[in-house]
Amino acid sequence: MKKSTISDPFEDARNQTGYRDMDDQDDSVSMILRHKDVRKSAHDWKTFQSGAKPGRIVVPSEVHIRTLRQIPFELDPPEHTGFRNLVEPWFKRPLEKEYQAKLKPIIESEIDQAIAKGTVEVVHDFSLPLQSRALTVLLNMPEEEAELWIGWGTHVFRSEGDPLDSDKASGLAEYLDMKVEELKKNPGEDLFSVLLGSEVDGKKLTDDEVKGVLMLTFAGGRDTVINTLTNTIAYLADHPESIEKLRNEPETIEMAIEELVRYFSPLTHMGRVATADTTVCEHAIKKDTRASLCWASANRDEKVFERPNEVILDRKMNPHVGFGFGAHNCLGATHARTIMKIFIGLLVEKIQSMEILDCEDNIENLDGLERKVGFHKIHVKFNQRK
Ligand code: HEM
Ligand code: EMZ
Repeated sequence: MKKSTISDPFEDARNQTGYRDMDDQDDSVSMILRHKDVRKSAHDWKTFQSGAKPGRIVVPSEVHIRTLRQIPFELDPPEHTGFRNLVEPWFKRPLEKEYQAKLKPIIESEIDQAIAKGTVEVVHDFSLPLQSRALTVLLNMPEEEAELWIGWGTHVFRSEGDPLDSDKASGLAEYLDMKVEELKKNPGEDLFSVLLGSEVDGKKLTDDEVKGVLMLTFAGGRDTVINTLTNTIAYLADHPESIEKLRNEPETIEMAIEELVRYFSPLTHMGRVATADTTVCEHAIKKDTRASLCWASANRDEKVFERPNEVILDRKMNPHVGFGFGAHNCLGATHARTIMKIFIGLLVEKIQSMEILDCEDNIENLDGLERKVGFHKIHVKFNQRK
């Protein structure tokens, strides 16, 4: 098996029953596995709510390590709509030429450094710094600020071997407190300052609401982007013919990004809390219990995707749900796609091939099933194009 292969652990359960129960800290989760049911349930926010106790819709649940509500992620309509409308234009800025002109040198410098070094541990010495420096563009903060964020590692709530790290969570909370105080006194043009001066439905945002939006940008857009970058490098190292294809047919890069996100499904699933007794696939889900929308399983559903376990870079019909579906679809997707487009375009121009020297998989444990999401470490040799 190639190092970049990501298998689908849900196939049997998806075909046989369409769901799978798992325990998470004594608060069980019914995972919804079929593409049709995932989309239907994501759409039905009245029955499958996001605005439960902060942290409860995440699997593993974060109720014991944070109390701050992430916004707009942990709100339902109609509250969700006001906040979403407020922040959406900010998150669409990656479509602007000016934004891309700021992002490109950041990405180019990471690639050039990797080529100059020759061999690089991609997770910590390439993808993490790239993700953090790119985030300064999204948040419109000075690039130096990223040095601190890089120090937080690949996840703000998890560390290697510890799926819930409360010390890290309090560190992030303290950072957000500090930044809000600092930028209230001395506002700039960054997302903190803009939100501190904004209103939703005629009311000024509270400090907690501002922190809730920012926490989500540090948490949600972190390991997802890091794994997407790292897994793409591993995939291209394993498939040198793809490097050539993307170089010779740059018009396929956008399709390739969608296909890689489908195949990697960087966010395995996201929970909801049932507001009433309901059924999915003849499976009873009781009021106030958790269900999850399993994007990773839906993205391998053979009823929707031909040859679902293959990466087909120019796959034409690709209704993947890697960025979610419905009201909460990923706000960071424009930023993530823009990073990937610049990254792939530059990489295939600058390198001839890459070789994986050694690696350690990052495997998510789902109470009896295991799913690879990326790598803890991967040493890659970058061979420059002459
Ligand atoms: C929501 C995946 C990058 C911010 C989501 C959802 C998914 C997802 C599946 C839906 C969650 C749900 O329905 O409960 C991804 C993937 C990414 C990525 C695969 C990278 C490849 C980012 C980035 C940011 C971000 C870079 C921002 C820095 C958000 C926000 C939401 C969200 C704010 C919530 C939107 C709402 O509730 O209205 N993401 N994400 N994401 N993501 Fe991402
Ligand atoms: C939450 C989540 C957001 C959560 C859209 O997903 O990402 C997870 O990695 C975080 O742990 O707190 O931000």
